[in-house]
Formats: sequence, structure tokens, C-alpha cells
Amino acid sequence: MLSEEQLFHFKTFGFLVMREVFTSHELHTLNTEFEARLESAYTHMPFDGTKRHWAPMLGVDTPFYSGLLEDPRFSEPAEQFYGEDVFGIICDANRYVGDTRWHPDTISHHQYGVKFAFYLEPVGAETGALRVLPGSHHQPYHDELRQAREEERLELAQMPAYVCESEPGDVVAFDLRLWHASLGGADDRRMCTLVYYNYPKNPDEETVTREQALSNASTFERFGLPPQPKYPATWIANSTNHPKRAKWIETMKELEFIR
Ligand SMILES: O=C(O)CCC(=O)C(=O)O
Repeated sequence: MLSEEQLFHFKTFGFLVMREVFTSHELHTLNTEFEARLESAYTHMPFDGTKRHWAPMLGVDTPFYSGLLEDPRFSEPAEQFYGEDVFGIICDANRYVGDTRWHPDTISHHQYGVKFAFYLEPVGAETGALRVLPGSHHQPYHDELRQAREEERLELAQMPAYVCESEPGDVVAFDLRLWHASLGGADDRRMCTLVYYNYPKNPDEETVTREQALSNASTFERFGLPPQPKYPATWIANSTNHPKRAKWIETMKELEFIR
């Protein structure tokens, strides 16, 4: 559970750096499953350092990753941020190439949640660490930045950002509405995420959450992955009868993340 101080930091600034969350044994497992999964997902297009690779990590071939959404180190803070009806949406892995431009991770300020991001190598200010614009999950700052992006005024290195330097084992939690970017990363920057969505609290939030579900559905195509179910049958089967996962699956069916 997070302290009041940590919650205040997250709510006010939109992010929180959590140190030494994973043990070295867990890091070994994270690296091993990452390597095998990213290679097998892209046999049709092996990584050559020119194009980002992305893969969901919810299948039987990544048993440690596929149970992480239920891990209380993440699910409990997610509930502290957005309430007990928050739902786990994805665990994924990425091989990033180059810089990442300023963006939030949601289509609208009315659709939100938390992303827990962890890098498998050390990352610093000039080597691909996540940089964030503190407070940019709040209005009107959030939408002012959308306008500035339209006008091409969001210069990558010049924005007054906080850089979340991290070592393997550290985790950066951030509100999906927070504007973020990265600069100077190596051409195979390994980063994984766990994402939880807020359960919509009013009709506006429900409308955009359903729109977000439609937008998420094209992710496989965007990364050049062959057509496949959005969620593995084994994850949906929930053979360990995890109560949180069972509840999330119901919510995801209701909101059409799972069709
Ligand atoms: O590490 C990066 O380059 C950016 C990560 C990011 O944009 C994200 O996880 O949403």
C-alpha cells in the first residue's frame, strides 16, 4: 500500500517513482521471458533496430508477466488511485527505438488510469529515461498541451520536464493523462508496462472509455503483428480463479474491451 505522502505526490504531480520493486531473481525471470516472447512474436519481422517492437505478455509462455496485473504491488496502488472498481487492462513489453515524442496515453481527459512502467536497463536523462511534465494530467494544462502539440510547439528537449531516471527493479507509475516523452535512448530500449483503467464514473467517461476500447483493438495491426485474439483464451479462462481478474474480465466484456 502507498503512504499518504506517495498518494499526494501521485495525485498532485501525476506520477510516482517506486524504487527496488522487483528482486534480482524476479529481474532474471523478467529478462528471460521478455527475450523469448519478443523473439517468438516477431519471427516474421526480426528486430533490426529500426522499428519498435511491442507484445502483450498475458499468455502461458510468459507466466511471471501474465500474473503481474494481480500482484498487490501494482493492483493495490491502482485501487488507491482510482477506487476498487479499477480494472487491469494489459501487461506488455517493448523494444523502443530512438526518442519518444510528447504525448499522453489516452484519447481524452475523461478516460484515465495508471501505467506502471519499468525499464530492464538503467536509463538516464540522455539515455531514454521517462520524462514527464508534472501536473499535466490536470486541466486546463492537459488540453493546453494538446493544442500546443497541434501547433507543433512541443519541442522534445526544451520542455520543463522531470526526468524519472531508473535502475532495473524500479517502477515509474503515472496517470495515463500525464504528458511524457523520452530522449536519447539506445536502439533496443527494453521497457515493460502494466496498465489499469478507471471504471467510468459518469456517461462522458463511459463514452470515451468505450472509444478507447475501439482504439486499443488496432494495436496488433499498428505493430505489424498477425491477427490474433486481443486477450489469450488462457488469460480469460483464469484457471487460478483469481477474484480480481474475474471481476476485470466482466468489466472488460461490459465495456467491450473483450468481445
Ligand atoms: O520510454 C519511452 O520512450 C516512452 C514510453 C511511453 O511513452 C509509454 O510507455 O507510454
